[in-house]
Amino acid sequence: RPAAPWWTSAVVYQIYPRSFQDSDGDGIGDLRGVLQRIDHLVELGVDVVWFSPVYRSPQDDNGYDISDYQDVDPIFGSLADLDEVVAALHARGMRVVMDLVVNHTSDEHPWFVESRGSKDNPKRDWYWWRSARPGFDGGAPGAEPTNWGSFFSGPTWEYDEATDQYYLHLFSRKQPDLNWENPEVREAVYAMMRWWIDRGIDGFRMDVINLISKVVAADGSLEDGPVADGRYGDLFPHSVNGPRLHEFLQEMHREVFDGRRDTLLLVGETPGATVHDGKLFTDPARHELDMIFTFEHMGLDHGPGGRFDRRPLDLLDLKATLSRWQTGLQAAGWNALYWENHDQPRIVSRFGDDGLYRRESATMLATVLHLHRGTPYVYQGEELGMTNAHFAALADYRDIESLRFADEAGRLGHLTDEQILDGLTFGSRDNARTPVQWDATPGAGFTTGKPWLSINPNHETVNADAERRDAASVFHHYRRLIALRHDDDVVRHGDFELILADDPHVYAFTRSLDGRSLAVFANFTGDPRTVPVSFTATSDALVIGNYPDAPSSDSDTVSLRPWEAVVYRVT
Ligand code: ISL
Repeated sequence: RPAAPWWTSAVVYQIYPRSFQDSDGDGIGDLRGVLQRIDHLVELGVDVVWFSPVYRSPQDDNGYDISDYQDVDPIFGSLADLDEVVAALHARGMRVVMDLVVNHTSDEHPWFVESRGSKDNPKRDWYWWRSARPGFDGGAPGAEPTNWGSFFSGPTWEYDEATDQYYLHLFSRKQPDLNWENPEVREAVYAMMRWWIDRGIDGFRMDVINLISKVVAADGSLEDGPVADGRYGDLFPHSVNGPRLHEFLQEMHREVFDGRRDTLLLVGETPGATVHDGKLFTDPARHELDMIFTFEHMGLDHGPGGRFDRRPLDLLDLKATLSRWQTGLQAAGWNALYWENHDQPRIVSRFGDDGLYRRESATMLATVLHLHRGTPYVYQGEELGMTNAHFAALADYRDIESLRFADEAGRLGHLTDEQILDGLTFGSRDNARTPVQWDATPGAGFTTGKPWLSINPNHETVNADAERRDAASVFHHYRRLIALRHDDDVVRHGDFELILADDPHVYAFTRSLDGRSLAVFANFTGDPRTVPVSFTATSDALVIGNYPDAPSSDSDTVSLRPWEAVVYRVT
């Protein structure tokens, strides 16, 4: 077997700087705050830290709207602070991955300011400017060039009176889409990426990277999408996995990564990607990306209304989906494994039980994820078993996506106020963005000031101090799982096979490499479950479990307590 790339044995930790650690009492996390918490990362044992954006930004979408790619926003510190953080992480043996947001910029980026200046500005074509729909006056109702609905509610087009044209924004109106058809745009992005690599960073997490190529007709026009909700058309058919996507990624590879490939980690965020797309992105022979974040498993508890529309998870769907990705990328390609990030509600509140069985279900979910084949990502606070926010009022929310959803739903009147709040309680991105709970003090050890988003009151019991003191905690379980990956090549490289495929309550699979196997059993319910096995599960064959005392099993069954997960070495 050829030597595997370093990132196949790595575990990545995501920092959302705004909510990680505040060092100056303004209630917003910052880079000097990260310096105070490096020991936490070392203790956890992660290999890579990915930073959500710290670039200069008006913060319309908490930094995913960038106005200067080569500077740090003052709320987070300075470029010198970032250099210090990178050096400190490198000194402790960790690599640093930066978020790369190049599907769009801020509307306050100098490129866009120039572009909107006049129709004949040299940068006009750096963005998607289009005139009103034929027969309509610019700005009139229904005059948008296409019917697409934005990820953040409302239309994807903003009318600019000065030049009587619209610009495209798949996200907020302060996030105009860059026109990747224009080679000058691509060269400017590549130059910026080279600048960061030369500065010493170790890779990129590429935000919505499969949205950069749009379907454009020969005459330059864009087309309407199918209408499902009676109001806006679906942007996916014309904006996701577009015709030139793989060409652009291969060009980026040649222009930016060639020759420095071995030390970098390249992970793409790719909503709507199928397993087939996943192979195209991550087959090393194609020179595109190392791994991608897929969304299929994260949509399984969404109803037709999307992320704010809760539907109970059917475990059979989760098993089928994850195993399809596992086996689909087995021969060539690689999975990024995640339950959480800054866009997803907390997993223990979603697929687990954040009340009575918080510890058990959080550690069960961690065991399942970390025993898959791929590179696991841990989102800040996930390793502490942090839960959803359970905010009481709309006024508690800060996230633009949540606020725009509430606003539009309120205006259309198809949901009651209570339904809107329920939707946010379940699906808001703010669930993952509450400050990290370091200790039981009023500011949770996060800030001495007023936090930008309310701290979860359960920080009095759920916090890093308490987790560290308890050997059976979520934190120590994550630590053990990360160490297991580092120590065990079956965990890293073993082939995945689903077993007990039809069991609706227990997720079970094996991982096998060179005649050695691990068997994983996980109870996704709060009731005891017993499943048949075809091997002898003795206690000395137990590799890891999530209950402090030994699980019970005999020669032909494994019995699982509520939310119990066990991993056996099978001979
Ligand atoms: O679920 C989605 C598509 O099915 C969306 O969540 C979408 O993929 C996601 O919002 C994209 O997220 C990324 O880009 C956004 C930013 O707001 C997110 O924080 C970021 O992770 C725009 O930059």
